[in-house]
Amino acid sequence: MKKILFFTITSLVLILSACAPSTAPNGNSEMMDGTPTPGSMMMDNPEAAHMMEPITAPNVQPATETEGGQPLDYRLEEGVKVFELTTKAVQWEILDGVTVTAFTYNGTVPGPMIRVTEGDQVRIIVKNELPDPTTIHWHGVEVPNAMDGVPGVTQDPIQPGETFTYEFTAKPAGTFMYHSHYEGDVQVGAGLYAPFIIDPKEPVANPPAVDKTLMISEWRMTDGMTYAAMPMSGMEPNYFTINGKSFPATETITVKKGDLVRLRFIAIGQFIHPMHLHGVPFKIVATDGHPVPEAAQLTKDTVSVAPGERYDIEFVATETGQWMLHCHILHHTTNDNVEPGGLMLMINVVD
Ligand SMILES: [Cu+2]
Repeated sequence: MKKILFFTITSLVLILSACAPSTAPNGNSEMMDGTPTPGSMMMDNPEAAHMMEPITAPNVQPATETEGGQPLDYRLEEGVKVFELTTKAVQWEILDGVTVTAFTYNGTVPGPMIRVTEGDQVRIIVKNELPDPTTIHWHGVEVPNAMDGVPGVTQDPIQPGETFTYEFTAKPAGTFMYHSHYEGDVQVGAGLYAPFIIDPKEPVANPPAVDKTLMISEWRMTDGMTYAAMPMSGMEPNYFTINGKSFPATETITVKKGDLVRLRFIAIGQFIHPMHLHGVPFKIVATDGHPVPEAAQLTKDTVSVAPGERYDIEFVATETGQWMLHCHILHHTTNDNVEPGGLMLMINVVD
């Protein structure tokens, strides 16, 4: 009886609090329930308004490269693989005639791929040529705390014009990424992300014939201005990119009939993307970089990739033809509301 009474009172309190207006005595409508909606948060917290500002920088030049996520060269210094990154703003073409203002690593979206072997000692020298501070987080890589890239926690932000050096042992093997951790909601959406692949020390017996990394993100472009897309009213994306390109500018992946194909999905925007493959099912061979034991590998034709997640999928291309790979939130296969576009690419299986 006591229990029932307790639940009844608890439910009553919950119902009453849900119905009551959540305005605090000071007029701050969000203080009481602690779950502010982004729109009202802006009014109460002018600091949050950075989310609404367009991506800009003085003197932004068109990108000199056209492909993002390409392998980055390194130099060996006493056994350490030394990579150099420069953060800078460029005009980046995501589609014929559609150019965004992007914050980039080395002038491309995504930034260059860092690909090393498990156990390698790596040093990454980062020069910040953005108008804003930044840091880099090595997402999923098991780095020492001081290298984790969280501003105000593990390091001071890298100020414009400053250089910071990250150094750690690359581990474990798998599909990872690096991205900004400074005003991440803006800087990551603006293009500060790139793949970080750690190959296993012992090479796999039958490596896939084709191995592609696909980084998925979103943009908002209105009146010629670029905004970091947000899951909030008025900031929704109207362009969607795989490796910095919207269909039909996305890469066509050509494979031979019978080839084993590995695709590494990385979602780095702020939206979930159920990626669907036509033609043949695939196996999920790794999640967030970590291998899935064979007996536990799911066979699927669609996998939802949430922000921050990685899924490595593998399939054998058994049928020739042009097979589509696309996001199954079908609005995400449009360019500014025009179909087809966005998160779509062709896998061309040839004899
Ligand atoms: Cu999607």
